[in-house]
Amino acid sequence: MSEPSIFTRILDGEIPGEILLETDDVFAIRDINPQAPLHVLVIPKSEQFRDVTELAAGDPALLAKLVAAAKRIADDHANGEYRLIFNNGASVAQSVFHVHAHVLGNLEENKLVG
Ligand code: DGP
Repeated sequence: MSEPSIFTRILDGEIPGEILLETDDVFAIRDINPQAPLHVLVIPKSEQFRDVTELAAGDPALLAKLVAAAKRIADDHANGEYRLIFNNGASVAQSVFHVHAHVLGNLEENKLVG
């Protein structure tokens, strides 16, 4: 069996991390290296899917739950508006192969940082 992902280890309390939201299926943490005033990762508890392409094909209902959780994060921590980013593949900077959505909010003048 492969090692648990960094995100699973945070969920399990092995690594520190503030969990902002948790449901039966998904959870959310702040990104350790924020690229916007609000930068949260929304992650399925299951490690079954490596990226959003696999998730969409394998469990579209879970993808819908991920998006609903992103909206709740934006409602609670921004103005309800958010940018949703999935990196899909190492060449576009995906570094953790446990599917996760980047939720960015509170952007100033459409800039990603600041
Ligand atoms: P990606 O590049 O799309 O695979 O995004 C992975 C993100 O995970 C990256 O923006 C940084 C974040 N990250 C990596 N390690 C940790 C960690 O230990 N804690 C938290 N909160 N975030 C992490």
